[in-house]
Amino acid sequence: MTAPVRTEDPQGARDPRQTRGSQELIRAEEPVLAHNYHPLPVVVARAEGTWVEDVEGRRYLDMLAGYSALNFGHRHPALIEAAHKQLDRLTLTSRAFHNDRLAEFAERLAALTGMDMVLPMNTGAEAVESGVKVARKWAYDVKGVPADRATIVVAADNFHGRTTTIVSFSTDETARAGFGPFTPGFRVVPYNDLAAMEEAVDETTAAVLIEPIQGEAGVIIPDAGYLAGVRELTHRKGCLFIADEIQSGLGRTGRTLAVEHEPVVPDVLLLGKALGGGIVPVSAVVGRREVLGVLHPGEHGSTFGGNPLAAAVGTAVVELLETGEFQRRAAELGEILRDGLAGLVGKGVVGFRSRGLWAGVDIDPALGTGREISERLMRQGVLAKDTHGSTIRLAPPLTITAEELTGAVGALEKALG
Ligand code: IF1
Repeated sequence: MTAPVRTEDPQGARDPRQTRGSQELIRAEEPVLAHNYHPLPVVVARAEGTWVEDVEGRRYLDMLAGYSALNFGHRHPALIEAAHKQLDRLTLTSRAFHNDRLAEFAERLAALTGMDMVLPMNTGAEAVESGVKVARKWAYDVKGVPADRATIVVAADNFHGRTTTIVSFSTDETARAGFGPFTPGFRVVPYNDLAAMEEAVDETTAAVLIEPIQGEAGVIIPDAGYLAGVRELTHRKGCLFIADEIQSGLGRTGRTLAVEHEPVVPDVLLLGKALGGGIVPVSAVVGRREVLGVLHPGEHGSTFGGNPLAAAVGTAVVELLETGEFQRRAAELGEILRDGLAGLVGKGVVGFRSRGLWAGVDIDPALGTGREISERLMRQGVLAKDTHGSTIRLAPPLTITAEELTGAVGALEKALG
C-alpha cells in the first residue's frame, strides 16, 4: 500500500454525468453545504469491500468503515442482494400497517442478542433517545419514581449522538456550546470508576447509560471487571443498565457485543450503524420484556423505523452475524493489528488501545496533529480519521484480509516516518 493506485475504470462504471474533478467538487461544497464537518480532501465515487475509489480513480484502503457502519465492507453481496430484492417489492409502509419483513427482523435480532423485544428506529441518536424515554417510563411505571424526577447516570467523555437531549449530557464543549437550554435529569460520573457511579445512583435513578468501550473518546477500554461491576451495582440498586453498542457492537470487537468480553447481560442494548449494512440507517433498542413492555400505542414511534427495506437489510445483517464468521475474523485479525501497532510503539506511536478490529492510536504530538497524520495516511492510500488531539482511530471493515491489514500498518509507519 504505497501511493493510491489509479485504475482505468475497468468496469466502465464511472458516472458519465460527473464531469467535475475532486478539487472542483470540494470547492463546490463550500458555499452550499453547512460547515459542520472538515472532511479529508478525498472525494469518493465508488467502493467495493475494503476499498474505495475517488473521482480520479485513485484507490484507498478504508480503515474507518463509516465509523463502523460498514463492518461487512462496502456493498457486501448478500446485503446488496437483500436490498435489491426488497426494492423491487416494497420499501415503506409506516407502522400504521404491518409489513411482511418486520417480524422476522425482530425475531432474529432478539435471538442474536439474547433479548426479548425490539424497538426499531433509524439512526443511533434515535436509538439513544428512545432508550432514555423507555428508561424514564420504566422508572415511573415499574420502579415508582415520582413524576418528572427520574435521573440517568452517564459517563464523562461519552459520545451518544447529537440531539439536544443527548448533547445535554455530553462533556465535550464543542458538541454542547451554543445549543442550550439543556435537558435536565442526567448525572455525569467519570468513566471506569465504580465508586463514583455507586455514589451517583440513588432511588431516582432509572438507568446507567454507558458505552462498553468509549469510541469518540479514543477507543477507551475500561478495566476488566468494570462492566460486571456496573451490572452488579445496577442490579443491587434496582436500576437499568443500558449499553450503547452502536459503535462497539455487531462484531467489531471480536464478539457480537462488546459487553460479552465480560459475563454481562445489560437490560437494554442500543444498536445502530452496522445494523443497516452501510446501506440504510437502521437502529434498534433491544431489551427485556419487562422494560420495553412499558411502551403502549401512541407513546413513541417513527415514520421510517421498522420499514420493510430496513428490515430486509437488517435481517441480512443478522444472518451474516449468525454465522460467527465476522466476530471470528475481528478476533483473529485483531491480533495482527495489535502486534503491528505494538511494533510501532516508540517509532512515532506513544501508545494504543485495541480490541478486535478497533484501535485508538496515540501519535507523538511532535510528529503532527491527528489530522496531519490522517492526511499523510491518505497520501499513502489509507483512509482513517483522527479523534481528539493526536489520536487516530482505526476500524476497518471486518472483511479486511491479513495482507491488507499489514499493509495499513506499514502505511502508518511510513506516515510517521
Ligand atoms: C458524527 C464519533 C464515531 C456513537 C455511539 C451513538 C451514536 C454514535 C457510541 C450516534 C455516533 C458517530 C457520529 C459521527 C461520528 C461518530 C463517531 F467520532 F463521534 F465517535 F463513530 F467514532 N452512540 N458516532 O458512536 O449515532 O446518530 O450518528 O447514527 O460525526 O457525529 P448516529
